Amino acid sequence: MIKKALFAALTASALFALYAGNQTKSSATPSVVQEKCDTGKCCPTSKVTPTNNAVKRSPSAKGAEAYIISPKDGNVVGQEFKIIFGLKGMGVAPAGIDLPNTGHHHLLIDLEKLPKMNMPIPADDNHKHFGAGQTETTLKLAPGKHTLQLLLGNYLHIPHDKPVMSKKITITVK
Ligand SMILES: [Cu+2]
Repeated sequence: MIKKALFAALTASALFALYAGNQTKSSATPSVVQEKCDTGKCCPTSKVTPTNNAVKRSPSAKGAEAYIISPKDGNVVGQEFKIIFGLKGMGVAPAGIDLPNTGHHHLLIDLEKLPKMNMPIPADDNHKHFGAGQTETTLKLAPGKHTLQLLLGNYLHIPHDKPVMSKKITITVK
């Protein structure tokens, strides 16, 4: 009897452990955003679920400017190349950190239509998040013409009001 009860208790706790383990696992499953992030160091972004349009936009600093330091517009680059991000008048802070006049970079690649400015920036091949506060990255693109543009997002990945965005540059990958 005692053995049976013990067995039942053990089974129950094992099941619970399994359940708890699964729970932990599922909440730690990388979100789409994390998968798309550069270098695997970022991004605490998975919990972003805006409930309405007006939420949590941050004001940008007056005169703030994002720009791509390298490559330059019209440059020809190899298939794997480095991009250096520039930001004037504001600071870089990792995603999730709500500090005034800060944000993190997002690289828009071959994007024809800009994302909504009052929503978190999507995360996919055309919208890359740098939620760890990176100011450069190495990109690998197929040969041909490509466009690159930077868009700063606040701690919730939402563009600032007004948006801090670089000029769109066109490069050729050889
Ligand atoms: Cu982001």
